[in-house]
Amino acid sequence: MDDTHCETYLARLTPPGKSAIATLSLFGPRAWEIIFKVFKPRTKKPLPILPAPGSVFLGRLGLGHGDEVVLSCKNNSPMLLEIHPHGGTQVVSMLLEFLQAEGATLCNWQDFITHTTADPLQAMALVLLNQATTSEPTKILLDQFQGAFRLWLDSFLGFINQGDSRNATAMLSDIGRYSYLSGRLVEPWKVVLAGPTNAGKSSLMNILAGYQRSIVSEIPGTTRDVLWLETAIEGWPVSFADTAGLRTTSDPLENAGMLMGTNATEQADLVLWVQDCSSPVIPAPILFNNKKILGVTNKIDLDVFQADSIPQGSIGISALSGLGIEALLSKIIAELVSPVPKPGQAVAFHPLLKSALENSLEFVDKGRLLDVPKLWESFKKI
Ligand SMILES: Nc1nc2c(ncn2[C@@H]2O[C@H](COP(=O)(O)OP(=O)(O)O)[C@@H](O)[C@H]2O)c(=O)[nH]1
Ligand SMILES: [Mg+2]
Repeated sequence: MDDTHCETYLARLTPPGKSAIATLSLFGPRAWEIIFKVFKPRTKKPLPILPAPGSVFLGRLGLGHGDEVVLSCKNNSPMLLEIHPHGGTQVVSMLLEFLQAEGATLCNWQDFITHTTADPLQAMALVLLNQATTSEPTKILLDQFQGAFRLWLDSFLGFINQGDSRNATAMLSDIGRYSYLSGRLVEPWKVVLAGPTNAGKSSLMNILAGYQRSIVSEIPGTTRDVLWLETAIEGWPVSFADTAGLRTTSDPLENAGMLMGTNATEQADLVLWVQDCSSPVIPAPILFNNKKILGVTNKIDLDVFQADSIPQGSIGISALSGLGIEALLSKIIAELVSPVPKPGQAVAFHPLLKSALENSLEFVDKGRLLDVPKLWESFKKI
């Protein structure tokens, strides 16, 4: 990124600790010169003067006899090499020290990304890609890594420079439809199971988990602590919270549990308001008024259940038999991920970008620009 320096950087890309193989990377103008001098190829064939991207060499590297490593050239202009030694901590430390003694500058992988990527936005997407745990956020981050947000930003800045605030504002409102995703590409969505005692919240939690995560009992007030379960639905990371059922009680522990449940609900992206189909319908408390709520009518396996008794918009399920669970999961994702981004859609893929865009909206007429390098500096401090 910074073309004023001409250092050669070295980083360990695999996390510290023992592993079968580790990956080190060497980047910069002297990368090949260093390797050319100290790498001992396994065959008699000497290393080329300039390696082709994609070429791979087997040989030894390091002090004394060194370690057997696989060396690969990712790019030769600028030079980016990967070294795969054995993953023991001593081997890796020896190689890092050895290559530093040959003139490479050691840095952590985040700083390494800063040096090897051309655009801070790309670096940001790459850091987040390493943290994404499921397929959908990975696809979105990959699109941004490949330039979706950068393209959007360049045309937005183009409109600003031309003084065309109408088109700039339209672009902001277009991308703003997807800014709900900014905090949910790395962090899971939070879905809270709430409702009266004995409605079947813990049973629902268990069927979602596929094992007994929560204690199920016909005794009201069994669940007290908030229990979290992280899972993936349709490629999205989702955390469910099972909470103490809401009822009036004098039990201080149960009341404390209800308070914890209320606090969990404050962070919720979605509340599942679970009710028993054989009990009178209770509307969700006003407490949840500013939350997205999805009604769930449970125990539809009971003989007393009548299909027309399901409140409008509510989903009928049986946490006992699994009936309706697939439909419930799809509905949860439809509630959370809306509108669905198309492949290649530009997305403000981090809360810092989201707030920068919100500020831009305020300053569009004054031509205030998004300061990407400054954002990257703030991002690295998080
Ligand atoms: N018939 C039937 N019983 C259920 C169902 N879900 C839960 N129960 C029963 O309802 C009682 C309360 O369930 P639980 O999950 O502990 O409710 P919670 O208090 O809302 O967590 C238990 O006896 C469960 O076995 C269901 O779908 N069908
Ligand atoms: Mg419970």
